[in-house]
Amino acid sequence: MFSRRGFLTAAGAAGVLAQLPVRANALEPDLMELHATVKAVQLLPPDYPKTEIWSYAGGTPGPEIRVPQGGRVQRRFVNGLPQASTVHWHGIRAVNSMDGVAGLTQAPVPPGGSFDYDFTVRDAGTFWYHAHNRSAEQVARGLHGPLIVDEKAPPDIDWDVTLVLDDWLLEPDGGQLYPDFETRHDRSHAGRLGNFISTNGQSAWTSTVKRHERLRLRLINASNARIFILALVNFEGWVMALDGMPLPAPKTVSGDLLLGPGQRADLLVDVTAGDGEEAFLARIDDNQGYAQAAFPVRGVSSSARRGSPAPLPPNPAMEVTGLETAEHLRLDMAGGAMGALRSAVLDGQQASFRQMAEANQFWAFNGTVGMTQTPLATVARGETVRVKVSNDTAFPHAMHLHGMHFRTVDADGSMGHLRDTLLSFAGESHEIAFVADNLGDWAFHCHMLSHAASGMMTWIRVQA
Ligand SMILES: [Cu+2]
Repeated sequence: MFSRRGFLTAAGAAGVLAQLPVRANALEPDLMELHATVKAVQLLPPDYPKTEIWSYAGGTPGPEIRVPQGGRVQRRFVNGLPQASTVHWHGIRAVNSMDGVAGLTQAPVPPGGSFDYDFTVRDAGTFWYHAHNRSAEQVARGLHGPLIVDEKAPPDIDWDVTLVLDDWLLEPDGGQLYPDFETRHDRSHAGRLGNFISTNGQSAWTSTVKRHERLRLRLINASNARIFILALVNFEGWVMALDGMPLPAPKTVSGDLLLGPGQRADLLVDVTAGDGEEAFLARIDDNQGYAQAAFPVRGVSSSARRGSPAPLPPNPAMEVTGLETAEHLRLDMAGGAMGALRSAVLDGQQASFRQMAEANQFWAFNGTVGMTQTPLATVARGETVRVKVSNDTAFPHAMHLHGMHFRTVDADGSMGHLRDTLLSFAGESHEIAFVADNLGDWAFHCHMLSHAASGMMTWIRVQA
């Protein structure tokens, strides 16, 4: 789909390549590798067979990449897979050429090839990386991992734990991944929902804690389409950050916490259960609670809990100003099963919904299916942009903007939290606003990855 932009035409490629700085491969032979391979892992409990997945560095999730704020991420992606691939650094305000979107910011790295990613990170927080070529298949096969950027002065805690939440669609016999990643049903409905749910690649992730310990839980939803509904049991705590960006004041966790595909939440939680009891990060499914992660309590760390935490320091240059003079855009989401979409532009031609379905395409933004040669909008660097996002479909969507964080603008004009991924339920309408301060071509797509593959993908150009 991405090749529609024709960015790999010979002349264009030569023009782009001529301007790129020469990569210092020869000077940095020891650049750390991020090697993607096909690998059989023990995803299911030990008495079940291993599952063949696609992996970074042999496991799932991939290795945690951890750098201090202001530090540099350097990885040589080495593609040992049977498909071309790229690595996208979700939520990172990097330079456009490092954003890893196949066909938009770089050519896909062929099997046997490599690509050097090298960028500095301005923001502290919880981010993640994942494949961004044929994502609906490659992320479902396991190509993702956490990217953690440490604050200069981290909060006072006992344990910093990253929990990557994922689901897998496995065949009931043999425990292998269901091999059709493009089913019409998944594409036209809620996306590829798994039948096996994991935390850090395990079916029953568990770790012991002590009463009154304070944990930082970094939650990452790496699934293709599942909206995790989470709750704390025998913990009390605060939401400290969403999508990597600190809240101005910690927000007490009460009730359910929703995490759409691609979204993250940083919690500080205190173990309030007694010695011998158990605390949980629970998942709610059909009004039933399940242990997403279990924390048996063994011992007492101190006689009392710590006091309420101070907020995490804000990341730099995150003010969204200029709303009054902002450019107004709209993003009308339409299509899918049980939707009202009758026709849309597909490959430059008006197509009926039936014709779209025959092409295995089901969704449109502003009446157009998928990536086009021209962006949704071209905006000048520094301009403030407001986008009215309307979900005229029967399904939830998780709209992810690359390269920049946005705030929701509420009906009364007040601003919501900074996010990079907006969860939008059927019939909902949100307005988001961001300052287009990052040059380049930025993907803007649904993170229900089967939806992105079947129409819900566009891009915004920020130019000087
Ligand atoms: Cu969607």
